[in-house]
Amino acid sequence: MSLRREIESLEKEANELIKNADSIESLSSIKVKFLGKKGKLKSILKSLGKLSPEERKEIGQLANKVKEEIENLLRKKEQFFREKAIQEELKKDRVDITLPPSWIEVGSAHPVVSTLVEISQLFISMGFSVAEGPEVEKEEYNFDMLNIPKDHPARDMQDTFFLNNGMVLRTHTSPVQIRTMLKQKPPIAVIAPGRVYRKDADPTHSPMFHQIEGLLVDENITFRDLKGTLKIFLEGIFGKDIGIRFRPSYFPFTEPSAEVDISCTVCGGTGCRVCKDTGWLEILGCGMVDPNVFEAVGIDPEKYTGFAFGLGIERIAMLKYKINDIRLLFENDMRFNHQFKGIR
Ligand code: FA5
Repeated sequence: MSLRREIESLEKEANELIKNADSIESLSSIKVKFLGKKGKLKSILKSLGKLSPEERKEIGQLANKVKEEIENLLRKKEQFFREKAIQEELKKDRVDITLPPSWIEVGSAHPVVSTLVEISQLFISMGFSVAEGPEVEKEEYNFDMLNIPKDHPARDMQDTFFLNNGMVLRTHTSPVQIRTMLKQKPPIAVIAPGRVYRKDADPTHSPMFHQIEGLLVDENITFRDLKGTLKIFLEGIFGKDIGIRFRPSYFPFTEPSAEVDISCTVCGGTGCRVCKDTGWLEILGCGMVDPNVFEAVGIDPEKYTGFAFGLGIERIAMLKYKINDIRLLFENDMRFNHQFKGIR
C-alpha cells in the first residue's frame, strides 16, 4: 500500500475509533496507538527518508495534517466527556429548594444557671466581686473556722458527705468566707456561687444544689445594711410586690442570725407542696459575722463588723419559674428542659 493510502486509512480508522470511544480512558489508548512514540503515525514518518524530496514534502505535509486532525478530534471528544461528567455531577447534587430546612437546635441556659447568673449580676451591680472555693473542702474551713467545733451539735444540722484525710464535700459555700478573709483584709464585698452537697432528698431538698454566699466586711456595718442589701436583691429578682420575712434563727458563724422567707410564688401564698402549705418558702440564711470567725482569720472584731448570707439557687429558680419539685431540675427530662428555651 502506498504511504498516502496508509495515512488515509489510518486517518479513517482513528476517526472511527474516536467517534465510538466511550470514556476518557479509551481516548488515551487511542492517542497512544496513533500519536505515541511507538504509534502508527510515527512509524510512517520514520520511513519518509526513503522517499524522493518531492514525495517526502507531500507525504510529510499529509502526515502532519492527519496528526493535527487526530489531536483535534481527541481534544474535542475529551472536552465532551469532561462536560458530560460535570453535568452528571450537577444533576446528582441538585439542591431541591422546595425541601423544608433541617433546623439546628440552639441550646439555652439551664434555669439554675440562668438564675445563678442573674443573681450574681445583681450583686456585682451593687459592687460585690466574685470569689471561688473548692467543692472538696477542708473540714477545718467548712466547720471549725466557722465556729462549728468537732463536738458541736451544729455539725449534725447539715448531714455531711465526709471524705478521707479531714476533707468533706462542702455542705455550704460559707468556707469561701474563710478563704477570702485569710487572703484579703477589709473592706471586703464578695459573693461566692457554687455547688454544695448534703444527704438530703425530697421535693425541696436535693443532695447536690447551688448556693451563693455573700460576705461584706468593713467598719460600721450593721444589720440594717444586711436587710437593705437583701431587700434590693429580692425585689430585683421577684419584683417590688414580693413578700419578704426575716425570722430569727441560729448559725454558729453569725450572731445575730436570721432566715429569710419569701411569699410562695408557686401558689401565691395560699399553700402548696412547695411551701409545705405555709405560704412561705425559706430561701436564705444570714446574719452578722460572729466575732469568733473574725478571730479565726485574724481580723480585728473590735474594729470591723460584717454581714454574711447564703442563699439556695434552686429554691429561687423554683419560685421564679413556678417549679413544684426540685428534682425536676436535675433529671434532664428534655420535655421539662425545653420549656425554658429562650430564658437568658
Ligand atoms: C447555710 O447553708 C448557711 N451556710 C447560710 C448562711 C451563710 C447563713 C452565711 C448565715 C451566713 P442553710 O443550711 O439554711 O444555711 O442553707 C441555706 C439555703 O440553702 C436554704 O435557705 C435553702 O434555700 C437552701 N438549701 C438548703 N438545703 C438545701 C437542699 N438540700 N436542697 C436545695 N436547697 C437547699
